[in-house]
Amino acid sequence: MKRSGYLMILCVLIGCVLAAAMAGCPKEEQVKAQANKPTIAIDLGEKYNTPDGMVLDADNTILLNIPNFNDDSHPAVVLRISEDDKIEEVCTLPVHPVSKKVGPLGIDVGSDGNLYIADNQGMVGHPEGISRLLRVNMKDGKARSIDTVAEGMRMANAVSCFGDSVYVTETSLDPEAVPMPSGVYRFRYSEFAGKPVKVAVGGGDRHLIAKFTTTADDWRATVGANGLGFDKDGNMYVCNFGEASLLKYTFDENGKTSAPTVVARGQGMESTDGLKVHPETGEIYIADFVANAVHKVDPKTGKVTTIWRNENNSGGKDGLLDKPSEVCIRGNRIYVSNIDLTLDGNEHDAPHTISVIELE
Ligand SMILES: [Ca+2]
Ligand SMILES: [Ca+2]
Repeated sequence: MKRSGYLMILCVLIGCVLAAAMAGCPKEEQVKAQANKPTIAIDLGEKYNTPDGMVLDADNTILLNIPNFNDDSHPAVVLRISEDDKIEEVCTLPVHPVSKKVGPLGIDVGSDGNLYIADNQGMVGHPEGISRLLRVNMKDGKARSIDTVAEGMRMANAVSCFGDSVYVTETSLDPEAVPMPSGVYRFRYSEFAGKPVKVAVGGGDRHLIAKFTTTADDWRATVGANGLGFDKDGNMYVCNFGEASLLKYTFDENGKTSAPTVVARGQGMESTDGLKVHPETGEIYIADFVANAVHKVDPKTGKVTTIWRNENNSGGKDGLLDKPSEVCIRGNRIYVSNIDLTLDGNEHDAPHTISVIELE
């Protein structure tokens, strides 16, 4: 063979090797972008067409609220997700006597072992101040009865139990006000012995321990206090949804709250919905409804890291996020509720899912 023939073969060989290398080793960014790709943890089906609030229970199962806003011909329920991602019903939630509907959003487990659930009546067409805090009385892992322990809120949303109290975000105190005020209520367990606590509508109630405003140039201006949680030192974190920010409150020895500090705002966040504080690292994981994303915020530096983000109207196929409203951390897995409301350019569509992101 002539020298030029060898050269040609050599060139073809090098070309093949290069092509194989490029196909097998995508660019670093591509690798990074796919690393946290969500998958479907649970396809909930039509019966559980709208998932929202989640919390990890002591036995490592996850409790999940199903408000079924998108198709309320199916009742609103609480589900339990086993360690191998199987679901079972804990209870059906009672409809409100006035609206004949119930809108369970946030859920937490109290130090008394009972479940505390925000019934957001604003989401079912009744923003006049009839939202409730429900208590599911648990015994041996089973729901025995359900009580209303507080009432008179407008848009009860997240629930977080810490110390001697149950905290509830009020997403809108006055929809007409500009900027729009919202905040956080604190109820002591000791107040739940008798009749339901009655909250005064409008923001003057003594249970309202935090109050802030929201400004935005679109529909987000109507959505204030949302996700809620505590770190192990007792600092309180609250999402200001419409401003895409995370606020922090501290408490003095008398339980009085400080003025809020803005831990993080924007940096890729377009809204801040449900949150969870990582029990080991203290980082705050946030569901971003508008951006179809999950972010992580370092509370010390305020740095936001986007863990995953995908386009709007993904359908939720293959686990893609479809208007996520809540996160829940179990080990190295981040569970994400896709509330999938027909809002902000999204259509409610099957599948109705809980996505999961495996952290490295
Ligand atoms: Ca959708
Ligand atoms: Ca969907």
